[in-house]
Amino acid sequence: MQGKYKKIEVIDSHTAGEPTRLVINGFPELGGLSMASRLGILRTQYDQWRCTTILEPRGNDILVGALLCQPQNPKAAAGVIFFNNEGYLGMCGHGTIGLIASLHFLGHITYGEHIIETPVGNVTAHLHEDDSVSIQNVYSYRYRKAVQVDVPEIGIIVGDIAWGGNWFFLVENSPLAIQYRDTKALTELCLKIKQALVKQGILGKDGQEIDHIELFGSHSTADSQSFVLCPGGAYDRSPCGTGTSAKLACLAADNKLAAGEIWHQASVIGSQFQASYQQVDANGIIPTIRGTAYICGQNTLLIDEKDPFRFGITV
Ligand code: PYC
Repeated sequence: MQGKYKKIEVIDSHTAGEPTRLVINGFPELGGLSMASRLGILRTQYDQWRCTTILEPRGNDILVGALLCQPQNPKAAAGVIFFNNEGYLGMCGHGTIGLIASLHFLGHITYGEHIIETPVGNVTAHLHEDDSVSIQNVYSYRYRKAVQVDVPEIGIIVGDIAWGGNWFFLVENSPLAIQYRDTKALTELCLKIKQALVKQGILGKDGQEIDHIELFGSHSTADSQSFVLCPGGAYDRSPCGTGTSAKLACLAADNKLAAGEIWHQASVIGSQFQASYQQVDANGIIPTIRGTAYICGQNTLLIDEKDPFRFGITV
């Protein structure tokens, strides 16, 4: 009876409240090329596997998926491809912390430093003895400062455009207070900003879409509190690793945070990441983001050929 099902084995974790579903078995073989090339193969030939894993009824729109891959470099601990309900992510900070916690849970790694290959470059992760994880993210930089966008029903919003492994539009003074009870209104505001950026042709470097919006406000026990809208329309429950990296790039560019100084970034639910950076050149930094992930599930997804929603609800 069980033989009639295709199976996908996953480890579920959450990092500061934001879930990661790590696929450890069951996806098609993608070959031995770079993670960027393998992402291309997954996207063009096997996207149904992403949909099956992440969309309802097996998943939901706040889940971030992570496909565990054999790395190209034998010295690396793993390769990974991140995805969500909308498509694929270049890099994911909370997801990398979740990946390291999951690899530790599986007994694949011990405490210490590990190289992880991602589609946008290698990141180094350190699993500490207290089970927190520091990730040294990819080169991050501010692309444009104080960009004005005219948002219908709101007016002019000013923000910076920065790269932290994904593209972000960062609004320093959120027009709405960052509080959990207002996540619906904050989501609507961010969606309006995102649509206005597209309509007004405001893009990242090389014409790339700015697919994450980040609003900031003050917080009683952190240096700042953020609300981050992810590409699929869900908000990040964590402070967002790549978003915090983009924030550090802006702080560094404005001389508001020195290299090595600690920055505490709170999320809209109050969870926190600790962050710092090394200056690389006049334009950019390497951020380090520290947080903790908890394992919350070990599951086998079953796919019945007769199930009309075996590839997720896509209507
Ligand atoms: O932590 O970088 C991150 C992230 C991106 C999207 C959701 N989380």
